[in-house]
Amino acid sequence: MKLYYSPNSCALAIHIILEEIGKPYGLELVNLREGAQYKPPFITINPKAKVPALQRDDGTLLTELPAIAWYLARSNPAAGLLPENIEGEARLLELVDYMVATVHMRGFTRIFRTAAFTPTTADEPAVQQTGKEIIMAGFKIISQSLGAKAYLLGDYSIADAVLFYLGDWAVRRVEMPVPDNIAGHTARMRARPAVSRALAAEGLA
Ligand SMILES: N[C@@H](CCC(=O)N[C@@H](CS)C(=O)NCC(=O)O)C(=O)O
Repeated sequence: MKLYYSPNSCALAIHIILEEIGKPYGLELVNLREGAQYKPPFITINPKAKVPALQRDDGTLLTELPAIAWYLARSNPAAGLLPENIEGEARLLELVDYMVATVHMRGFTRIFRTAAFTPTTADEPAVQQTGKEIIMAGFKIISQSLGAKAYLLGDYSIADAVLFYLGDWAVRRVEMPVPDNIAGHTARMRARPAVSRALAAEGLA
């Protein structure tokens, strides 16, 4: 298996999950800052021009973070990265979809890719402000889900790897405060050896 990733991107969640599973895998850098996602060879490998993308051992490519995370967890049950009952799994997918589709794509993307949301430069501060509001509202909802638990579903799961990159982006890239229990979650995640290894491999330790 090979993960196409870029440092500082949401591919970090998949990188962490691969480290948690502990089986051998390869890493292929797609430098988003240099626009490598829009050029060959990557654009021919993944016409969506996005990371993460996972090339599996049969040569097929799997894209979309929630699908990749679920696939890895489901195909490696010994790693214990999914709840064992249907209700738990449904709640996990509910959270992962909200974190990626709303907080990341509608919130953080307004800040990182502001020009994609308006043709008018003068509107960009307002677009960023809307992004921050979506992020703040999102963290409030996620914080309520987390409550006093160590991890989002109680036991550690793929949802925690997703929350980790959002919390990390908020603090390190956007300099936004996060609720105390999410800051605690980020610290717990950093203490996990798999997370340290993924961060170190991406030069983010
Ligand atoms: N919905 C996609 C989002 C992936 C995504 O937005 N990836 C970003 C990095 S965090 C990316 O590759 N952006 C490249 C670009 O927009 O040019 C998923 O779930 O995988």
